[in-house]
Amino acid sequence: MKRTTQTLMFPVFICCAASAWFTESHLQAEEPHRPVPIIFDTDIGNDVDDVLALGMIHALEARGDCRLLAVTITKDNPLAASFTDAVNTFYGKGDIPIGICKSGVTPQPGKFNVLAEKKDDGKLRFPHDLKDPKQIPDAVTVLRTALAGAEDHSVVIAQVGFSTNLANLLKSSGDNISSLTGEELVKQKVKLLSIMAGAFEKIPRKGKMVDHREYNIVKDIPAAQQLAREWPTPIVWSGFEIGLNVAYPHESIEEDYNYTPHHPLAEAYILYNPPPHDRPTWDLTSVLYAVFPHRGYFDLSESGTVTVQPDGLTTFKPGDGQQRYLKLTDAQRVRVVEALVQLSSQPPQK
Ligand SMILES: [Ca+2]
Ligand SMILES: [Ca+2]
Repeated sequence: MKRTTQTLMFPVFICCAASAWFTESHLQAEEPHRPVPIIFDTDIGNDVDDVLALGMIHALEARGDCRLLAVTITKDNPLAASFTDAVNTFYGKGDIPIGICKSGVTPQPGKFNVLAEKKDDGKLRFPHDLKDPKQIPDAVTVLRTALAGAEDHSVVIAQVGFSTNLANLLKSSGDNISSLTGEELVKQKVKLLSIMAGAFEKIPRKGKMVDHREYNIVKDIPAAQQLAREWPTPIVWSGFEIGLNVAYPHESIEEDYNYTPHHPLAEAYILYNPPPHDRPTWDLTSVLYAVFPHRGYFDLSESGTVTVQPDGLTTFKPGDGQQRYLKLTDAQRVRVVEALVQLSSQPPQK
């Protein structure tokens, strides 16, 4: 069991309340058994941070830190699945199961998922075989299959889009994949839900600090409400303010991905919002925490419960719940950005 430097430096003469918090944080900071089995649930295509986060997962898998069990998608457009398969194939993992929802939410192709169909001299620029929308399995089926085959209390889910798929998973009944209901499967198989959604600080807008109704919440408020209320394992939320404060340096897009003539991550970034734009790293932060919860990249709030209000605002109440949100110091911000840059730009293994 490893401790973070910060834990070791924490003063011994702490008050009782702080002591309880310290003990819990300390337990949560244990190094996970490696490789961490991870499911990536994403609205890939609505913003480019999902793509960099998926690249990070492949780098972490190549390093033996995680094992990608499946990717499930909450953007209701089949090109999201095709582009995901193209990225997975680029990293030598073209057989990773991919599932999608039929929700009607964000059905547009988006700016960069069209790269899945891009051809040069009649050949796909980014080869993949998940092309026919009828071939793409349902996300809940993919989630249930991945969980049923996993060791108990081992799986970490990084949810970086809407809560549609995980809410539908909770509602699912026993079937020929597993006799357990969705909620029972989650309870038995999942260790942690690391989620990019909500906001736990006010956000600067037009010179004022204002409440922020975060995109991943407002696009499917009933699903987010159900998740916050009923998800039976610990949840760590990366609020809007975390990724906003960790901008991806655009110089990395210009310099670090040139090891191949066409890179799906760099081309997606350029199509979405080209350099010199420094894109916030929202979804990457949830992946980093999911795989390295013990390395002090972030601090955690006290434990409690998150409630999703009918208008999409997220509120946190300290207390008995098993939910926390990420916090970030300036020193951590510098470490996090370097880790995210180096991991997302790491070349595939030959
Ligand atoms: Ca494939
Ligand atoms: Ca996303």
